[in-house]
Amino acid sequence: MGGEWGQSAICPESAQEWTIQVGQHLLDMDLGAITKYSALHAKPNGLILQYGTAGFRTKAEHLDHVMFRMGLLAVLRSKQTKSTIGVMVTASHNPEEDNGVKLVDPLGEMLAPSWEEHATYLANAEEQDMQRVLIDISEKEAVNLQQDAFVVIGRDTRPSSEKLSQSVIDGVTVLGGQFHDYGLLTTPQLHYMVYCRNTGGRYGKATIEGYYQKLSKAFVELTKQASCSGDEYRSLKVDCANGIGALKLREMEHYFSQGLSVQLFNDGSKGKLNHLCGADFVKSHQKPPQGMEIKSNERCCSFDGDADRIVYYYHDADGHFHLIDGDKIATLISSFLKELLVEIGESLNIGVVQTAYANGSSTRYLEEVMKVPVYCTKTGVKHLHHKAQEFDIGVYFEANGHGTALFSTAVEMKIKQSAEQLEDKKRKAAKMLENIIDLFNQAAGDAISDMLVIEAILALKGLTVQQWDALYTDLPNRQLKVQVADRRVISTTNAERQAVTPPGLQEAINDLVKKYKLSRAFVRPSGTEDVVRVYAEADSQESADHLAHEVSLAVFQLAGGIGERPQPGF
Ligand code: 16G
Ligand code: MG
Repeated sequence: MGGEWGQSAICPESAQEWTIQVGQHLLDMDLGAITKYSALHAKPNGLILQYGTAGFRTKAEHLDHVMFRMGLLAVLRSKQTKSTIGVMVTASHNPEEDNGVKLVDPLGEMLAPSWEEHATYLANAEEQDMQRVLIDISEKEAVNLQQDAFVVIGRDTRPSSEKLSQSVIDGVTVLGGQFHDYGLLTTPQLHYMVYCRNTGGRYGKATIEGYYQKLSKAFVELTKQASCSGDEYRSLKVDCANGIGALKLREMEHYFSQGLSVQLFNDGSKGKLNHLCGADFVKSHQKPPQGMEIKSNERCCSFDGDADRIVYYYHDADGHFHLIDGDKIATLISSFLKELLVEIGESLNIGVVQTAYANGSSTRYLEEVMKVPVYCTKTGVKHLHHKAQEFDIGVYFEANGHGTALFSTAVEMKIKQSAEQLEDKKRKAAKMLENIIDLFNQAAGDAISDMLVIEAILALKGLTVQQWDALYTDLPNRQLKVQVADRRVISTTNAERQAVTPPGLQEAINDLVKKYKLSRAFVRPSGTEDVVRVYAEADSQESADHLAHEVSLAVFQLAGGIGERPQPGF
């Protein structure tokens, strides 16, 4: 690969001119190859896409060029960071016809913001500008093109994913990158692989077997201690959204079957991906998925299409549906971690990170009953993840079920030591914490890992799903969408809890909120759909519904609503 790449201070107008300036044969060949291969993955005319909170996402048939180009970009990012970079082909909870792609940074985290901009720039470049854009990015980021590059690739079960991941591989290869194609993986499994590879195996083995073994060993160790729970045979119904989670859970289940028996539904054998099932469906419709029969008080959970989200639920004896969302998961986990720390006698700083969507009751419970500090960030995993890294132990969850817990290296070491040095009860608690640390996927929120953590905690504490649910009662809430001409007219501050523009909107919301008890409302432009989202909560469902409707009207009037005015009633 031409090492002189990126050394030219001025970016010449044409590739030919540039080749003459920096001179050489190899370059000719590489540029020729990029042009040739790029033409095989041509960008549809006029298509503009943006790397959003979850990477690129749209109809699968529009994504071939994006995949090829993200292969190229992953090579540049790998050369710059001198690390393995991940590329995941998935559109998570979107319909089966869609697809998407996101890049995974060296420690398994989301791509750095400046590179999200490069991704958008590269994805939207016209064919003839491709070389120049690549040079531009390399120069801006001081990429040493002689550096080796390594990219790992994973994909979900969508019919379009295999071909699209081949396009990523084409992009990687044409820029001289090495790659490993993991084939079918959940999104968090790919994050795990990247993290393992860049930490010299200290985090775990970068194989699917390594993932299964690490998590299952920790889980079985934990549940062995749970004999006191009285629940001899623990079982759980899992709705896999007809996605990759089914495949991977089926592969994994015999590793942990000593501690838990899982019954899989919507396993992809007949239904359509994410159709009337999965975590997103259950959370947004507040009802159980199709294709799963639920007896009263049975513990159930749903994954989303790429298995990075999880929610729990059950039917009570009267047939009422109860959803246990990310907020209650965070509460269960942080309470348990705090109890273990007290038992061990360690005063580590533990923090819970939420977004504005967290139910007010969860925040109150954590702060006032659990005495755990709670922080609020903007929506999107990367914001929560970064905030959680500031603590010795940071637990983060979005209400929609995206989340995990992070432990600082110092904490991990301390706990390992305690597990060896302390005596009796303290030692037992330290051992438990050591296993819990291993059971979390610290690279990304992971439905499989979170499920096992939750199951272990319930077993250890002898809690039923109803007892867990009863920790606090969610405040009634309502979410609505409003169509506006340009959702960018809404800007927010204070972790999206207050609107800065358009003028007068926040004042209007404040006045409306005052009319109801225990009420709260906010609006924000969606990062994934062309709509403005409205959230309201209050002391009764009726009040929450009214408030949400009134706030929608304020958005419609003050932020350029289009189409029909928001109507009351749901
Ligand atoms: C993306 C985010 C998710 C967030 C959602 C909000 C990641 C991996 N995913 O799916 O965390 O809750 O967007 O969507 O960050 P919205 O902006 O349309 O409300
Ligand atoms: Mg997902």
